[in-house]
Amino acid sequence: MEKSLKFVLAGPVGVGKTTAIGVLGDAGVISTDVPMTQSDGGQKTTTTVALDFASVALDHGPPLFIYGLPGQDHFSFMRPILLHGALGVILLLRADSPDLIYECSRWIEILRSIDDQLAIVIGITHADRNRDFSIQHVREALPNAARDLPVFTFDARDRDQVEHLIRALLVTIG
Ligand SMILES: Nc1nc2c(ncn2[C@@H]2O[C@H](COP(=O)(O)OP(=O)(O)OP(=O)(O)O)[C@@H](O)[C@H]2O)c(=O)[nH]1
Ligand SMILES: [Mg+2]
Repeated sequence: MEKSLKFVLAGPVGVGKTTAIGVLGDAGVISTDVPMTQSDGGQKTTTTVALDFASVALDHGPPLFIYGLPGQDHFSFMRPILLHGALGVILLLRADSPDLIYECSRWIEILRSIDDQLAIVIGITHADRNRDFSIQHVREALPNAARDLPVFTFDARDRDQVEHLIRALLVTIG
């Protein structure tokens, strides 16, 4: 049986997983967002409790199935379910988070503990919110487990930039 082209967006709360899947899915998106019990202090008012999903065709190719994980640890039981059979992951992190490097290590560990064969590309959002942000500094500070992974900045609200990340992941898989 042909393996489906399944990819997953992972990462902490508020990095832009649901946003990225929302801009990709013109053919319809499944979202399970509910109002947040506690605001994150920004514009975000909802959080994912189960999954996001969109099917997207890039360059008239076969449909790619893109799933988004909930960021909250409370819903960690969804991680192995959604990662099952996935070819690769985009790990989203926020440029304006003081915990960027810590979250990177934590999420690489989570992902590798579920599937150590996953292709991973790191996509950093919210670079516009951190004037001091330097992708070079981030690359240098990455934990050993992430040293060889491709790192990009992108805006999850911009479809072209989200597609670029997916293409980068496809290249990584080969
Ligand atoms: N300024 C800025 N805002 C962004 C960028 N990328 C995404 N956002 C915003 O950041 C927020 C991200 O929210 P979500 O997409 O719900 O985040 P999530 O990763 O799905 O979070 P959980 O489902 O709670 O884990 C939204 O308000 C987006 O509009 C960016 O690059 N810059
Ligand atoms: Mg979400």
